[in-house]
Amino acid sequence: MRTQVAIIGAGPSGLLLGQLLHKAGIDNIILERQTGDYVLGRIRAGILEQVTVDLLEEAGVADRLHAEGTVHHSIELVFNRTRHPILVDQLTGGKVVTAYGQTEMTRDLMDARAAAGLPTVYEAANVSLHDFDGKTPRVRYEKDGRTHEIECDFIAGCDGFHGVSRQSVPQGAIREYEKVYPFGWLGVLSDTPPVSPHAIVYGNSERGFSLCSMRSLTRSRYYVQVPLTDKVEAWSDERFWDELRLRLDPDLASRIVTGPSIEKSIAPLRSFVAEPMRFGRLFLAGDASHIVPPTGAKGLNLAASDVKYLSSALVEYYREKSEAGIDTYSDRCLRRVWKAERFSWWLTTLMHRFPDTEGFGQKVQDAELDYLVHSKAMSTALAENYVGLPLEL
Ligand code: RFL
Ligand code: PHB
Repeated sequence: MRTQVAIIGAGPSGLLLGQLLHKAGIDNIILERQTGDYVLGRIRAGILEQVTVDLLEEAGVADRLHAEGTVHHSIELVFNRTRHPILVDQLTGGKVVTAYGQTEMTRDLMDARAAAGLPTVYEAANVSLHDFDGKTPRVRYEKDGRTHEIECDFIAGCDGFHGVSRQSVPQGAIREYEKVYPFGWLGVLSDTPPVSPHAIVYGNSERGFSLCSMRSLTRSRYYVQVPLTDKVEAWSDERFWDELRLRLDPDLASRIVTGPSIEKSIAPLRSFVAEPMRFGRLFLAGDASHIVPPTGAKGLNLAASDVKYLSSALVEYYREKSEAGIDTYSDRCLRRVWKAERFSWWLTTLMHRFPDTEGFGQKVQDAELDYLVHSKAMSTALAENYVGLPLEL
């Protein structure tokens, strides 16, 4: 088999890249380890920056997003049992974010790919990457007990944090930076109306962080900070709702509509960057190359901006025979990645309770929150990062 670009992973990065390349007339095959249903069953991101929405439009998959997504003009911070709105649109000259689940975005991309008859191999086992330091890279995989090989011009490693692409790079060629946080997020999805349908609510209380988000006007997503040692089985729905209410202001707490959870899971928080993002004819994109703690809602949006830079670079290569975009891919991505890493780390530090922070550290966090909501300069810095920095900095 031969294709121009072999894409590893059918998460949002791989599917979006496949769609943008197809629009530009570039052949691609996607290899995915799981089934399509498994990929759609992972409940993850919910907030899209305008840059991501624009890209989905460019890919021709934004109709349902516009019909069903909810535009948020503000976010709210809760601390000391009081709510403080941050009017992000006013602070950024009219920029907003859109609540639309990663699951729905992935479904739209899968449907568009199927409608265009583009090849995706699900349940591709033992994917391995070869010869990407030369001009004809190859990808091998097993399916139904047989080994297959794809010859290609380029490989796009869109296979997430635990994928094979980053691990295929010789150790001396890659540098990793990592920060692990001493807590996780317990998330609950429920078919109940969101307590705050017009804004995402981020809470910091002495019991820890909380977040009120949504997937639609009838489906909510909530999170609370938990110790890494907690097991999800120890959290009944009732215990979760009680804990969430204790971390919010009395008004919001009294208005939460509870119901059975339809998904409940604990995710650890991590900051991670692997540099560079290009090795010969292998490119890493999305979670394969960087992870942010979800507090800033940046992970999926960074995956989308990587894909924007990568698809433009590949289009430039095939249309103009220029390697300029390919050569600058890693540097362009990393400039944006590190700014999102900084923002996500900062917001995580500001909004969570750390086991070893008490006394002086807690007083400084209290002062910073107070300063943030009363300073236009600092609220603007939060708002412009939250809606997403421009693609060209
Ligand atoms: P994914 O989604 O992990 O997809 C990678 C795909 O590659 C497949 N794969 C392989 N395929 C073939 N061979 C192999 N050896 C393979 N190994 C892996 C996997 O099965 C998978 O299908 O990475 P991608 O596409 O880069 O997308 C990244 C996003 O999923 C991620 O950044 C976001 O979900 C992060 N995130 C958020 N991002 C936002 O922008 N806004 C948010 O509001 C937001 N909230 C979140 C989040 C992530 C969370 N969790 C659980 C980590 C909330 C949470 C709780
Ligand atoms: C979500 O809706 O899942 C969500 C929203 C905002 C975040 C993280 C996750 O910062």
